[in-house]
Amino acid sequence: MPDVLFYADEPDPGPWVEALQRALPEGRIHQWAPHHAPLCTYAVCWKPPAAFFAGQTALKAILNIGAGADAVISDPNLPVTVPVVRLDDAGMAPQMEEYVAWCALNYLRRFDDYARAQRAAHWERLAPRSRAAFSVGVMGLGVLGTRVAAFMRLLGFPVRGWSRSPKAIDGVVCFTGDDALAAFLAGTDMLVCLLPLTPATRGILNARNLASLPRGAAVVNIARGGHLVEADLIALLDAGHLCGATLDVFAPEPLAADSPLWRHPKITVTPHISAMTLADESMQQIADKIRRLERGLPVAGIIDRARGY
Ligand code: NDP
Ligand code: OXD
Repeated sequence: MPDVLFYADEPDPGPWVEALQRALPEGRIHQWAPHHAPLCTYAVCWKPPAAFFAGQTALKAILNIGAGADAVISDPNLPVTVPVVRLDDAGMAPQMEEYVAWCALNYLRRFDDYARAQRAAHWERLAPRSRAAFSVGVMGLGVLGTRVAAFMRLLGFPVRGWSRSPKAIDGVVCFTGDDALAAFLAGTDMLVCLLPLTPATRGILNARNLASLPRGAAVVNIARGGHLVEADLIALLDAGHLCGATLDVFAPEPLAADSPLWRHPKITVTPHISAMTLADESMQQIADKIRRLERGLPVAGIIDRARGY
């Protein structure tokens, strides 16, 4: 019977524990507390506190309650040899499709400009943009990026994508590696960041790369706050090079009340909701992975610690 140590950085982790217990009735779930950390064979966690892994010498795997494992793999107390497993989609991809579709329609139809005009009681009809000429560029063609790229194609946008290794996605122009980044950016009217946060991608939304986008482009960051150099984005928005940005992720979170991002007229802020982790779906996937691991079977989503995702 697997003993599972559980911690989720959530206001009320109770429903998550109950969902995991329902999905893994044969397991014993131990909700971590400073003085309650029995020796366990699996850890299921999201942003655990520093002491979470202390004394856990029997772990067979660490299951991250999220697609991005950057927080757990940068934990200095993470056991060195225990595999870390991420969530694969688990209900997040459809949410990402919706969020990016909302952004694309917003910038294509200039609803952002009209919202600003309304605040100024200003009546002006702006020149329309053509969907066929509004190219969506997705950085990161993994579990979520591939789904977003395909969905944007379905909506009739020209779509391009950029990843580390070569990809072939129906109807999507794919670019590979650092050498192709400038060419990818040069033809992107709305840039969507769906990269993992690694040493290679930290700060990738910087002045040089954002300035490589065509004049009037928009930026959507739904990956991690650490990808964005905020001052560079603001400078390019203020200079008129970029038309707008929609930001869902920040470093740190929650976004500080005095951050200029909240009040910038060309920035839309959402509180890390582009894809919310769903308790039932994610705990079911984690339970299935634990069962496979118990039977010595391979599982999807093991993090390669050397490359950082
Ligand atoms: P995956 O690991 O499945 O995909 C990552 C993609 O990024 C892959 O295509 C990978 O390339 C590419 N990539 C990684 N490093 C580089 C690099 N240096 N240069 C070019 N491409 C690179 O991740 P997911 O799609 O599941 O998730 C992506 C991120 O989205 C997560 O890491 C997380 O940070 C964020 N996220 C945000 C949420 C939110 O609510 N805001 C919710 C869920 C996730 P290759 O295919 O060649 O390996
Ligand atoms: C995730 C997230 O990585 O919620 O799953 O950000």
